[in-house]
Amino acid sequence: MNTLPELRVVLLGSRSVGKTLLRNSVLGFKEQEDGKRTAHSVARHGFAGSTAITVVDTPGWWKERDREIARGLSLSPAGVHAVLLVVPLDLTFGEAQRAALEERMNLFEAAIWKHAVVLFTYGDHLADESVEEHIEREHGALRWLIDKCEDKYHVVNNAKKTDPGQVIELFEKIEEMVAANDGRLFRPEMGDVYPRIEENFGRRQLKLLRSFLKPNLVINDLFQNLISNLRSFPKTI
Ligand SMILES: Nc1nc2c(ncn2[C@@H]2O[C@H](COP(=O)(O)OP(=O)(O)OP(=O)(O)O)[C@@H](O)[C@H]2O)c(=O)[nH]1
Ligand SMILES: [Mg+2]
Repeated sequence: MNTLPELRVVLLGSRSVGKTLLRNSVLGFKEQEDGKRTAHSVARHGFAGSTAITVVDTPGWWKERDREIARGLSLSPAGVHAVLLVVPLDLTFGEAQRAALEERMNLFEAAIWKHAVVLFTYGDHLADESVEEHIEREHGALRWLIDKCEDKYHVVNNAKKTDPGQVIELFEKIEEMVAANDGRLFRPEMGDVYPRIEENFGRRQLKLLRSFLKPNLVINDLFQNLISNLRSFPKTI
């Protein structure tokens, strides 16, 4: 463990899944109250043995946060060795979660998947079950994610703050991945990422507008039908 001179990681995931608690465990200090939402991406630095660690913490992904999340990656200008996709074990990772994750990953080049690790939080919710049993039993969406990450996953329990073992094991897994990637870092082409975010934003606005107009169109149709029926109604009655 700690054979690398430096390790750069980014934490990505939905809201309240344990990204900031994990950042605190990795770096060994906290600067934000537990449970307080992360509004802006931040890069924080520390050491694990002789390895210099950079952790980029991002806000939970939520429709209009994508620019801020993408900005997080630029806080580590050299790029990141690992993209930790934080998934809580207390909730089902279903089709909606899969689609939200895929949409965000698609903002970046496909090479991002080579650096992706599923980081399960809420390890305390597993009870007597192993994570493999959990993956087996869960929705196919989770299997899809594990496959995309080429079986790279790790479980932590953020509620157990005094267990350095879980962070040490995480570093070991990341180091294996770094070796398999020949030490390469993932550095997104921001000039391509921002236009994709704008495109998605435009698409969402259009969808919203359509869903707003649809019921009005139906009412309009009913109204028009009613008028033509009244017109054709025999005037003698
Ligand atoms: N039991 C348990 N609770 C957890 C765990 N991880 C996170 N939590 C709970 O989830 C809350 C939110 O954790 P955060 O680390 O702030 O979540 P986040 O992903 O940074 O949230 P945002 O910044 O809003 O995106 C914590 O205050 C804990 O109550 C875990 O592994 N086990
Ligand atoms: Mg946070």
